Amino acid sequence: MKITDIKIIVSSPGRNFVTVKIFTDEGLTGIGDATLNGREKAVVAYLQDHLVPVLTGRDPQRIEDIWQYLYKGAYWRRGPVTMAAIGGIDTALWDIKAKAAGMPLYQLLGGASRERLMAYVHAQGSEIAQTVEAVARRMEEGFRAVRAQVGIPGLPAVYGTDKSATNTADLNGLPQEEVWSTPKYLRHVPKLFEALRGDLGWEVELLHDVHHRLTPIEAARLGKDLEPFRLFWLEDAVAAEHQESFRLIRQHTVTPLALGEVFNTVWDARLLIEEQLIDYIRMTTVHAGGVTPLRRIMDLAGLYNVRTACHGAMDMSPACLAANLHLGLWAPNFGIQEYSPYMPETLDVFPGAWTVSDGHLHPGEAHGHGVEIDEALAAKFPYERSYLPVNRLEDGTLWHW
Ligand code: KDG
Ligand code: MG
Repeated sequence: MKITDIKIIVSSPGRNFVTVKIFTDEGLTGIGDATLNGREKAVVAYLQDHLVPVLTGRDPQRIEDIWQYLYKGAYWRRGPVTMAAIGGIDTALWDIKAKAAGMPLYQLLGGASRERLMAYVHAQGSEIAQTVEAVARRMEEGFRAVRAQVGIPGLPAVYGTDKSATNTADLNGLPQEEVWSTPKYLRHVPKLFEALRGDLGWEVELLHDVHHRLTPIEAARLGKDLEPFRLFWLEDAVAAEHQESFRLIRQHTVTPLALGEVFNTVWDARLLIEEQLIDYIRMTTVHAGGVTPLRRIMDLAGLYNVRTACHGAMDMSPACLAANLHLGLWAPNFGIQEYSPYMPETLDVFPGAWTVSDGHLHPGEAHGHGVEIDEALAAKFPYERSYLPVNRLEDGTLWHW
């Protein structure tokens, strides 16, 4: 088999997605997600100018060799742009290989380790009562795990709660600015979980995303304060360039820790995994550089009792979710899968075999990873400039968003 063509498709059915579509001389095609929110065009240039030219004519079945060629062969390794581009190619190649083998991807990876994948969804409110209500609604929908976020008194809307106070229409797609106060946040969040346990009981698994905003000692304090409410996890407690930070947090709290949605390679997570400083690794197919490296990372994590929890926000396409689901169905150390329901237009552009029911996900039995792209429809949703917000402390200091 030979790669005859590679198309890079950028479309915005609800939000921007970058999709790699690989064509072969045997008529098989495969797609992979290469979306990097706010930096889509950098990935497109990397793919178009540097990867597509070296891949045309190669045998798409030699996935390992191609991955090594793209990773080692560039001399310049790692980084979100590079790894998202490689991730898009690698996912499309696994899609083709599984179609050629006549099986769903999870079978090619080694077969199912379980019947279905527990999902968690997000629930938010600007006030505690609203979040409690939102979590209750999610439970009624059948979800057994819910990530709860709440607005902070004295601050405009913060991450994961509500639309920002900024008039985004005036920004022409450029980043909006949010305001942050760690002391206000640390005082308020334990009250949310006290109310959730008081009103909704102990059956539901509760999660919370700090979104990288604390220092290690502040994260340790929050982990301790949340211990009575038995969280499933505390996510992204600190910005993790400094993996050693987690030694300090770990010394102080037994609240389980999840991390890794911004990681690109195993080298971002090696110490965290080998020292068992986290409980869940959140790396996801696209940003980890594809199925090939993420499978290895999952295996390494398994050796150290760290479980998988792929990042699954709606700013990665359904092709990424599908690849995560196949990996999750196979991985002996699967933990949980983030599920962020897509907008209807996204699902129209990316029809797929995966299903969600009773709070669980399944990748389906279609050959490959099971997601396709409707190119004609995708063309009707051109790219729209859009950035993630930035964050400032109340005195104007730029902070982590
Ligand atoms: O692009 C960044 C988002 O995907 C991220 O902010 C969402 O933290 C997130 C999550 O856990 O889904
Ligand atoms: Mg997160």
